Amino acid sequence: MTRFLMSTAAAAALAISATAALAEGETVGFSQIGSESGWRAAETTLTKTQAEERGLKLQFSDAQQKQENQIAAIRSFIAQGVDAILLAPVVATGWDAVLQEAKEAEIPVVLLDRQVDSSDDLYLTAVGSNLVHEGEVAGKWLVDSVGDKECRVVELQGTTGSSPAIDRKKGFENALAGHDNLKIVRSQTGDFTRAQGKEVMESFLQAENGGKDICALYAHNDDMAVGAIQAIKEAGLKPGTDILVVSIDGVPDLFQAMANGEANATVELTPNMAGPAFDALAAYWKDGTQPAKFLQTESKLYTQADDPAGEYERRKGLGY
Ligand code: GZL
Repeated sequence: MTRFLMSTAAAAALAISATAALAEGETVGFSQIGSESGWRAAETTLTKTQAEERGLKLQFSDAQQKQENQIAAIRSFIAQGVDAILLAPVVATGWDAVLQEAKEAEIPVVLLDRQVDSSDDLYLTAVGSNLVHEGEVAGKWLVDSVGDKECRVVELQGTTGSSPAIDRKKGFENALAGHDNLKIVRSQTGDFTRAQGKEVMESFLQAENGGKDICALYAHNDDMAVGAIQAIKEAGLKPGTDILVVSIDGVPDLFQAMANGEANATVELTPNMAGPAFDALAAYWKDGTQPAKFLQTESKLYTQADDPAGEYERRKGLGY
């Protein structure tokens, strides 16, 4: 799989430059996972805005985090004869048949923000971050922060079977390898939502001496971390000091928590996956250009030292 690393700024610049190249009036079907997190909401907003700016007709479908709804939406897009399909796949498996149907209908599919186990000849390209690397960045921050101190870690996993849950777990474990003073003692899915992040964290706190035996929380996304922060406070502990909090996405509310000293670090994930996707489609529609199979977006670590209040202000209007 060839990779092409694209910074957020470059993606935006490319997006503008390619706008003119896009044939007006193309119709794109977008099978979105749902609205489970602030990051997901921002991705949806940016996709709709970019489609409008480029003169595209967007058929939007919210699957409420159910794969069967996504498969039905894709089949409906094929029946409508759309010119392309965007798919943010809720889980990594079970896509071969419907992607084959899109291929036979000669409708290009672009994956957004998550990966599938299917062969890469079943989609035009995938736009997303290096999910393993995100987990490694989060894990390295924790390793560097605790030094030789014994640290019992609890982990809130993303949606079971999703590529971010699988790969962010893998990356975090890679970073902790060789540092035996850090141990993941509890790990459970919070399904990327605030409510479930809070609920599962409550059970972790209860099981770990009221939270006194927990040194750090690693959450696969900021929304679960924000829910967990609430649970930590309700348990009478200080998130960010009694329990370190590191997560991934870079949503405004996590920067707000960091500014309040209640979270420690986040790894930013750009919600602008549609820009590179529409650019690749523009080139493909124009002359059949085949993009790299993976268009990688940046992953940047932010900590309390990086003006979290300013980062909150810069992001709060971006559709989250
Ligand atoms: C990761 C993306 C994840 C976000 C969550 O690429 O799929 O899905 O990290 C969202 O906020 O639910």
